[in-house]
Amino acid sequence: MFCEQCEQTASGQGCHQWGACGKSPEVNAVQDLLIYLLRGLAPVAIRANQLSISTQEIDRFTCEAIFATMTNVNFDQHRFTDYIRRAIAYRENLKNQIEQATGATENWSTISCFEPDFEDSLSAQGEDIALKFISQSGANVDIFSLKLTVLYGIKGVASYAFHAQEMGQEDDRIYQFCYEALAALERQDLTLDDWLKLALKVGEINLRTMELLDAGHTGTFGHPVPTPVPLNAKVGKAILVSGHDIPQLEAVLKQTMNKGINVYTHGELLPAHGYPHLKQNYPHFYGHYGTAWQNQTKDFAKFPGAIIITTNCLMPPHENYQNKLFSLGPVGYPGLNSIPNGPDGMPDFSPAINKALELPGFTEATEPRQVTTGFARNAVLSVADRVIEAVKAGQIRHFFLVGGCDGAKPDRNYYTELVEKVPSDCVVLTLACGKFRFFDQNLGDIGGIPRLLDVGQCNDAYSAIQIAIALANAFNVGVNELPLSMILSWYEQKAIAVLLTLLYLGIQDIRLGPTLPAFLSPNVLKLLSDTYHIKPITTPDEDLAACLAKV
Ligand code: SF4
Ligand code: SF3
Repeated sequence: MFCEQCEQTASGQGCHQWGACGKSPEVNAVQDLLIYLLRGLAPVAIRANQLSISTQEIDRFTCEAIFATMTNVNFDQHRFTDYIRRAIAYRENLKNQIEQATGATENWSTISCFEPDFEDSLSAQGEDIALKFISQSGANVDIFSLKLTVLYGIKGVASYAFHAQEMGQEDDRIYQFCYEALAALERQDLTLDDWLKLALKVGEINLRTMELLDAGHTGTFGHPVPTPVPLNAKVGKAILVSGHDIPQLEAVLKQTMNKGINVYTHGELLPAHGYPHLKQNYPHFYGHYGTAWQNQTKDFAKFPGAIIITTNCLMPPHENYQNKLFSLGPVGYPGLNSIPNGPDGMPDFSPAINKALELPGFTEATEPRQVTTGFARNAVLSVADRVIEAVKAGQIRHFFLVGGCDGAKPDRNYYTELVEKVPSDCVVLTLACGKFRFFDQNLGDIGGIPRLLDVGQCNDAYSAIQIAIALANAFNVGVNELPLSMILSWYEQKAIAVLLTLLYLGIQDIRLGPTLPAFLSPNVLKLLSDTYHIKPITTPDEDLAACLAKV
């Protein structure tokens, strides 16, 4: 096997024997096979769109199937076999429609006609396909590096597009671009410069995708408002909802109404507490439990109720909690309970609800603790005048955006230490699951403006970008001239898409860690550092000093 799509890739170079995430070589190979089939489906979908043949169902399917190949989403080989069969069925059906529309036989390339032998090992065929992709593209390591950047960036875009369409927000331009980028991976004629442009285009399209996602969240649930969230347990039956999907969380809240179950969030669902619609309509939407994804084996084992994981990040579950864990959507693990759809086509959470009612729940309350979330763009910009005054008066010296993914590596303590050491006249904006390293610290406030502002999930990166742009406009400077430093942590492919968006926007001087992506070749890395001054994190002291020297 070969996979280097995430930050925890083995030895910082690539997983060859077994995924550090727990992914087996067989699952990795069927994921590669699925991606190959989606690359073959893409030119057919592009042609269909040229002929105004609807691909709506295929667009959604493609995003979900790509999402399933992201790190820590799906470990179930059977689910990938099913996605592969569906990709072929969609492709062949579209081809028929195209031929009916044109009255002619189209000349499809090999990749668009490929069909694996289902009687034979799909993982062996996936291994062959992956090796061919490497040997075809590997002659030029820099182009290969950018091809992988595009592919992994598209995984992030497709995941965000999947989330956005769950709330009815879609834009054909996004789907079309995903097809174009997938189809481009087959091309041998593109130059390094072409690939660089394509990578930045991924960033541009991701910005649009995140804008839609923001519109979906704020349009459905209202603009987040600063909201205290209990971190302590309340006596009673309990359900924990993890992942990123707020619409699924709402479906759980609806189905648990008046059932005597308190609903807790886990991981990236913490910011859901900031949405007024959820807080006002569901009194049993109680608090937050646990921290970031890599601690779930401990957190889930201790949680005395049912657990529902909506999307990433799922770790291979331990036996001591697998029977109370339920997944849905693109998420999967062999033998894991999955939430079925009800007659209305919507998820029916009854199995998880029944499990929660069977389990003891919390029998004792724990000591009250809380954090505040909900400092998304509307909330922050509603006090923009005070923020600007505080900057002008020298009360706020600098902003640090410390955001991105968490992970298991001990060198991620850098982010905790950095936030602890940020001087008291500076404000820290944060988002995504990396914040769990410092989210419950009391950093106090500056003239009533909290020094630690939780903008939301990684899915809310659009909100953080809008805050930066609005501040830049208010000071009449570019974002790069603001007293703002971005110190980011990455882990999976959503983070790659967000990073490409920041580069597309021309953001300079990003500090990235805990390690740089293994798929960036030395030349590509040099290109990025020459153009965007992107740099690896060093030590909290050194980086803080360098950032503050920018003022
Ligand atoms: Fe390794 Fe990451 Fe790939 Fe998992 S997703 S196999 S940890 S590189
Ligand atoms: Fe975290 Fe998985 Fe990236 Fe959404 S939950 S930020 S890693």
